Amino acid sequence: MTELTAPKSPISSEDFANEIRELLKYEQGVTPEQATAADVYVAASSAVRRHLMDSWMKTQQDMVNGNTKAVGYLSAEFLMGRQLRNSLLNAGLTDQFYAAVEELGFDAQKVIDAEYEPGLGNGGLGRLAACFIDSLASLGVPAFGYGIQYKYGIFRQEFDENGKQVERPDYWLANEDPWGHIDYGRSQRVNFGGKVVAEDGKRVWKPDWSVRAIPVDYMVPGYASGRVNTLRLWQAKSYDEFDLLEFNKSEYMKAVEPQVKAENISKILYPEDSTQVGKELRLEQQYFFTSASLHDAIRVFYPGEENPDLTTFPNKITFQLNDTHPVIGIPELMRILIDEYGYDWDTAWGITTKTFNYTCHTLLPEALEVWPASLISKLLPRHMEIIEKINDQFLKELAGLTQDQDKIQRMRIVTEGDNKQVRMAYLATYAGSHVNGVAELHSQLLKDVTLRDFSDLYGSKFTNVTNGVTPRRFVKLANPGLSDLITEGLGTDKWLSDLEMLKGLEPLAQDDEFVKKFAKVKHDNKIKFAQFAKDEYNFQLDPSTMFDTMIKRLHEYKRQSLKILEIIATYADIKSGKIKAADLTPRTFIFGAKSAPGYYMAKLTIQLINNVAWVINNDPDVEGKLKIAFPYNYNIRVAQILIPATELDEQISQAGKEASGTSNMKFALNGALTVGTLDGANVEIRARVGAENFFLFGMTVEDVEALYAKGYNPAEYYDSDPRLKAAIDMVAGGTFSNGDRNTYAPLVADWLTKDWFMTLADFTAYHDIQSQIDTLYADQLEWNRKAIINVANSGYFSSDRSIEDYLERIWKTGPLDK
Ligand code: HBZ
Repeated sequence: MTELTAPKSPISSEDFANEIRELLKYEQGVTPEQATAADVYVAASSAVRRHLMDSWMKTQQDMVNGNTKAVGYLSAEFLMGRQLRNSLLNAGLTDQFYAAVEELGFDAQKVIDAEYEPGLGNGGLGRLAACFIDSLASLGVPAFGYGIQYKYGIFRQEFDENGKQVERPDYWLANEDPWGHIDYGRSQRVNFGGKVVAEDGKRVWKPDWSVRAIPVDYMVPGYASGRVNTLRLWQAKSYDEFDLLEFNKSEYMKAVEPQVKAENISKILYPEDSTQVGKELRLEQQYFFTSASLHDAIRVFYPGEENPDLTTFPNKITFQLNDTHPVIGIPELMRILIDEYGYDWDTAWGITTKTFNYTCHTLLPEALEVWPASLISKLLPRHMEIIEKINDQFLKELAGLTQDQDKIQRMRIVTEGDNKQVRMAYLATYAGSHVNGVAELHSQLLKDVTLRDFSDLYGSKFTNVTNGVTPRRFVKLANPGLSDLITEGLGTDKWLSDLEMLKGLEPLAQDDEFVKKFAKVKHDNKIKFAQFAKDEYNFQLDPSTMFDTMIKRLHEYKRQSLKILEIIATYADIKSGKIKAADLTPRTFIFGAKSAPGYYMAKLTIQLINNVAWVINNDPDVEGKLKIAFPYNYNIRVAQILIPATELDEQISQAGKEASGTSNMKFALNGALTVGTLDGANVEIRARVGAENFFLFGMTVEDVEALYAKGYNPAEYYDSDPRLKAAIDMVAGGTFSNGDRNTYAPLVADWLTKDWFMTLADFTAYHDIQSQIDTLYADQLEWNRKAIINVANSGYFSSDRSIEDYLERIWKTGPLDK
């Protein structure tokens, strides 16, 4: 007997259909006959939202009235993905939705596809925030996600006729957003600029402009917890109406300047994901949402109190800083406590340091935010004073901890000299209670390298929380076939809230009948992706070939070039007759990647992949054997179809560069095998699924260090591996640029002379592992056994487990009483 515990609302399909009819009539003003699929999507979304309303209100009440500390997740990005199916699942209304929509005469898939995916994040960091608020709600922990409602999310990617990336604006709010509820009444004023003056012995900030932060609330329903939390995204609006004086002078554009300036703050998501941007507007965004969020939390937890006792603030809510983007919140809370509520410095410092914790998501030095002190002074003069004072206090403290003057200088939060800089990661490390990396290896490297001086002196602050992903979206919704099979195999669907239960599947890897069912699910998912790729991109994909996927932001350290060079080398082997096409294991190589718009090498790599695809896909010599598919505008929707269809997952970054990775977890949970380096969470995945069920290759962190130290010369590898040479020569010779040798010259030059991430050094090892992959793939039963073992041992990578680790190690709080 299978035990089903998924939420199920008692409401009937007929009643749900009637609710949709009502909403169509009274909200959209259309009859069911006039309605479009988009109308039905809006009405159905509003209907689900209504069903969640009581739980939402109760969760908020319990949060404020109870004595469970809440969590505030401060993040410049929340990459939520589509909401309808997730909300239906958690509200227990999925079956009713399908029946109701059918009753109304609509195709459910068309209704679902009417939802435009909000792209309010760049990649892993933003998606992690979305998984975390899902898990917080599912565990019943009271929490707010706090961020920005960008008007334009991550750009929509297109490829031009030359295969180059083109960025188009993503005006997602052009469509109705039934999920966001604007709450004008709970706006906050956020000030900027001006100066600080001394008044009655106090420092008083006289700002010279301000914007109105308006909250837009999104419900975050938990799975089977009965709890609904809030994602509160701030929108910037101006206070100033038209300046009539200017208007009369008919300087119309000048008259609207204040509005334009204010509204610019939440206009656009910065698309750089691993370089520091350093733009004024970016700092404005950061301050805008953290200031509004901190004031909001005080309003929520001390309702109506004129003189709240804010020494209790850290017992009400703990704030997690998602990377350095919200770190300006530290001096802001100090300022609020001192300037707005009259606390002395030491009391304010005590409260502030208990309130914040910091998560670092990178190992690339260029991604650590550093702001010119001059810019902070201009935009937030009072904050710069406070930061200076924190720095002074810190230096005094350090003097008591170490004699090492060099170390003290290295650790300064505010650097010295003419061009003073503020290091946000250092500020967060000093002022926060805890600092964590996002996978074991990453946390170790943070301690040993990136924040070494800090870990020497403040070792107890450092901890690790390995990332995780929500099984609701990335298994249940993305892969219904596998979900049903897991439920069948385990005899219960409880695994969706206790993912370690997947371990129970392990014995089934030896049950040939089960393995065949598993293989069929995978094959069906491949057919589904092929159909999607045909409909959306006009690709012709053959589901009988191996689906070999690499999806992530395009970055040199992630080494998409390693994979494309290996594909080219194989192609060259066939063209030169070294190997017969007939001997190849047919593979479909799938890429998904956006590049930062100003990242030249990354964009050139995109162009190369597209052009290699064009040549290979049109060459009859390799037809049916090699195929490349590069769907443009990779996003969560594509991920949800592609990940379940993938058999081989590529996680091939240079060891020591990928902080964690989270798609690696999604793939393992969906029964793909990984080919990867010992980097980020790959290390932990391999340890759990077993070395024999993971294709490991390449240099380790230590190897990389040693090679840098010895002096790395990529040309040596080019000279010593003929396949590598042939591949690079092909690119250089114009095979993928209509004979033009200039197109990829910068890439080729970089490979041969710099190759900062040692793609060439790992090339041979990467090739050598391919034959092992092919051999195993030839034995489908064995391959699928290993895939099942991957699924069975990946329960640890649930974001529920990550959140439990945060609760225990950092936040020291837990669920609300039932
Ligand atoms: O965060 C990623 C890491 O590269 C990845 O290894 C990890 O799994 C993931 C979640 O912890 N980092 C990012 O996605 N970073 C950004 O997107 C980013 C965005 C804006 C920035 C800097 C980084 O200014």
